[in-house]
Amino acid sequence: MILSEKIIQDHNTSLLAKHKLHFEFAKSQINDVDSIIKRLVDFQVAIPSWALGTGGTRFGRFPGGGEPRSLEEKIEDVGLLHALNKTSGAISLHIPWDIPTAPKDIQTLAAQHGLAFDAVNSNTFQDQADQEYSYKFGSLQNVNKAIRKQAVDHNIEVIKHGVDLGSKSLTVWLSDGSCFPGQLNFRKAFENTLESLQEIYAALPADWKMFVEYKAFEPNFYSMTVGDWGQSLLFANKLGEKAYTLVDLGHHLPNANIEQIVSLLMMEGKLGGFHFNDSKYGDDDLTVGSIKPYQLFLIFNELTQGAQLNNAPFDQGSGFGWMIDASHNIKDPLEDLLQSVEAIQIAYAQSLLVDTIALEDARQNNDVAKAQEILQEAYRTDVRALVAEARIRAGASLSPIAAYRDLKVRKELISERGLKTIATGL
Ligand code: LRH
Ligand code: MN
Ligand code: MN
Repeated sequence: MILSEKIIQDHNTSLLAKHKLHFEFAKSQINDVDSIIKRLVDFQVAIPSWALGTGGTRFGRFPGGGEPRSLEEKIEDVGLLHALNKTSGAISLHIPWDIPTAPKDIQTLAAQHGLAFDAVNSNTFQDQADQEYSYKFGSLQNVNKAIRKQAVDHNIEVIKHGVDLGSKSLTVWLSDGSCFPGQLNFRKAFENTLESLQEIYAALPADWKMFVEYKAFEPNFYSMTVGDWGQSLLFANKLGEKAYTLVDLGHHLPNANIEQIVSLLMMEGKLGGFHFNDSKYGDDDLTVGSIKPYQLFLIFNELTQGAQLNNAPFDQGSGFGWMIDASHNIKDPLEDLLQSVEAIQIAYAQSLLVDTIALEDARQNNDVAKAQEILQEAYRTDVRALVAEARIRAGASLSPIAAYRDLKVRKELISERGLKTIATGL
C-alpha cells in the first residue's frame, strides 16, 4: 500500500480550519516559530526494522495482522510512516533478522519511499541455525578465541551489508556478561571484548562510525560487559575517533540521570546516538514519551544546549544516529511508532524554547527557583500546533494517527498480507 501526497492532502483539508486556530494561538505565545518549524522539518528519526511487528513477551505473542513478511514489506511500512509524518526518512536494519539479499533492489525500493539506511545492527545475542559455535557464554568476550572470531566475522559481514545499502554506521550491542558472581573474570572479559571490537573497528570504512550500545542488565543479570556509559566510553576512547557511545533510554538502572550522561558525552564529543523508547521498570521498550516525558524534554534540552556549545546543530548533518528502539506487544506497531516520533518532535521543539541566556544567568546567580521556572516554562508550552505545522509544510499529514485510521491502513495491509503474519524481530 502506498499513501500518495494527494490522499494525505485531501485528508488534511477537513482538519485545516481547526489547526489554523491552534497555530495562530501558538504564534501569539512563541517567538520565532518559523525557525523552530524549519528545524522540525529537517529533523529525521530512523525506524528500526524490528519494530514493525508486534513485540513478543516472555510469555506470549499476539500478532495484530498485516505484519510485514519480508524486508520489502518492512520498507513499505516505514514508507507509510514517512508519508504520514515526513520525519521517518530512514530505516535501521538488524542482521540476520533482515538480510538484504538483493541490495541494489532494496536500495531502489527504499529510495522510492524516500528512505535512507541508518545504522546496521549486528546480532551475537542469539544463536543462528547455521552457526558453528554457541554464544551461550558470550560472544566478543568469550574465553574461546574461535567463538570470538565467529562473532567478529559476523560483525564484519554486517558492515558489508551496510556498505551495499549506503549505511554509514554499525551499532554493536552485546548481551555479554555473567549471571552469577565468580562466573567471569571482569578484566579478561573486558580485554577480550576490546580486542574483538578492535578487529571490527579495523574493518570499518573510513567514513563510518561504530556505536557501542550499553545496557545495565538483561539477559545477563549479575554483570554486563558493556553495562553502562562509563564502560562504553572506555571502549570508544580506546577504539578511536570513529567509535562513539550509543544511549538507549531503557538501558539504565532506575532513576539514572540520563540527561547528565548526555551532557558529558557531548562534552567529550563521544555521543553517537540514541535508541529512543520509554520505560517504567526496565528495558520496557514502551512508546517514547509515554511514561517520563519531562525526562525526554530534559535530554533534548541538553542536546540543544550541547549542540550550541559545540557549534554543531544536530539536525543538519552532525551525524548523530537518531533511532527509535521501541516495540510494543499490544499496540498496532505503526501507531506506536507514529506516537514515538511525535513525542520526540515535541520534546525537541520544547527544548528550542528554553531561554538559554536567562538560564545561564540564573545558574551564575545560584537562582535555583528561576532556573527551574525557565525549564518548566518551556516544557509546559503546548507546541503541538508547531509540530503539526511542520508536517503540513513538509507535505505530511496534519494528524498522522487520525489519517492512518481514517484511511484504514491496517485493514488494507491485512487484506494484502493476511491476518496471520509475523514479522521477524523481538
Ligand atoms: C537490546 C536492544 C539492542 C538490540 C535491540 C533489539 O535490549 O536495545 O539495541 O539491538 O534491543
Ligand atoms: Mn537498543
Ligand atoms: Mn533494549
